[in-house]
Amino acid sequence: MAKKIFSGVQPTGNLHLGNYLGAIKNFVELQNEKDNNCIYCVVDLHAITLKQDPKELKNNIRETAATFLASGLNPNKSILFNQSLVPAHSEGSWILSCIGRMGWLNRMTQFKEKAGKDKEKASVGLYIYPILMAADIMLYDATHVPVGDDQKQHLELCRDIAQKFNNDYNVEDFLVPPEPLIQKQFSRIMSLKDGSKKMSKSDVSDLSRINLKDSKDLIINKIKKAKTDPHPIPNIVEELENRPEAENLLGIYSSLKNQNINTTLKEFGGKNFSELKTNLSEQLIDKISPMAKEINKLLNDPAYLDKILLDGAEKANDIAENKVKEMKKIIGF
Ligand code: AQP
Repeated sequence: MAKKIFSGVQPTGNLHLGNYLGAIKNFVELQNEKDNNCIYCVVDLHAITLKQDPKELKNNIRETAATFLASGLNPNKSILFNQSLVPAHSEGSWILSCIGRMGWLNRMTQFKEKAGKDKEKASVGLYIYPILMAADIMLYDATHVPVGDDQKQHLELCRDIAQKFNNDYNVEDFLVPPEPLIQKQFSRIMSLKDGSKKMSKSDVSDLSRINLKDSKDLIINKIKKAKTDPHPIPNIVEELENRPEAENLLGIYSSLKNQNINTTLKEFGGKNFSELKTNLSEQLIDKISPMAKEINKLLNDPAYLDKILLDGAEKANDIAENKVKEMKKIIGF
C-alpha cells in the first residue's frame, strides 16, 4: 500500500552513522518503493532548541541537505526542504501546543536526557519540541514516519495529540495519527565508547561516533579504539546479552551488509574482536568514503543546495499552508 512519509533530521552538525543507519538509509528505501509520497525535512527550527552559532547553522543546513542527496534522496522523487522556510510549521505547532498536555510532555525521556540535571535552565523550545514534531508530521497527513528507536515516544505523543484534536473539535480523522517505521534490527546505534549510550552528535568525544564525513584513516582509528570486552565473539545471539559493545559492533556490521545478526555470528563466532574490527572498518570505508566525497563536492556549490531546498519548500508550503487554513477554520478563527 502507498504510504505518505514524513521525517526530519536536525542540522546540528556531524551527521553520523546512527543517523544514517537508524534513519536516512530507510528514507532512501521508502523513496524507492513504488507509489510512496515522501517528504524529508532539514528540521532547523528543532535545532535552535539548543544554542546554535548562526554561521555554523547555515552551513549545517546545507550539509544536511548534501547528506540527503549523497545518501540517495532524489529531489525529483521526494520533497526535500528546510523547515524554517515553511511558516505553517510554527503556526501549526502553536495550535497543537494548546492541545498537548503538560503531563504528556513531562513523560518525555529525551527532554530529561537533553536537559540534564539543570532542567530550569533548558529552553522552553526543548520542552515543547515534540509538539513541533507533531505539527511537522500532521501538516502533511503523513501516515508513516521513519525514525530511529529514540523517537518512538514522540510518535506516541503525536498520536495522542491527533486523537485529542479530533475529539475536542469533533472532526473525525482530520488529523492523521501516524505510525512510526522503526527498523526491526539495529534501530539504535550505540556510542563506540559506551554501549549503553546512543551514538549522538552532541557527545563531547568524537571517538564515540563515526561521522559521515570521516576520512578512511579516522574510521580505522575510531574502530580500532572502539570499546569491546575480553571475551571472544559468541556463536549465538543469546550470548550477546549484557555485552552491549559487542552487540553494537556486530549490529553495525550486519546493518551495513544488510544481513541479520545470525549470519554475522556465523562469520565471526569464536574469533577475536581484531578480526571483526578489520572487516568492519572495510565495510564502513566502502559505504562512507564515497558518501563523504559526494557531500564535500555538493558543499562546494551552496547555490545548488539552496535552490533544491527552496524548490522543495515551495511544494511543502502548498500542502502545509492549506492544512493550517483548515485547522483555523475548525478552531473558529
Ligand atoms: N544513535 C542512533 N541510532 C539510530 N538512530 C538514530 N538517530 C539519531 N541517533 C541515532 C535518528 O536519526 C534521525 C535524525 O536525528 P536528529 O538529528 O533529528 O536528532 P537526534 O535523534 O537528537 O540525533 P542526535 O545525533 O542524538 O543529535 P543530538 O546529539 O544533537 O541530540 C532520527 O530519526 C533519529 O531517531
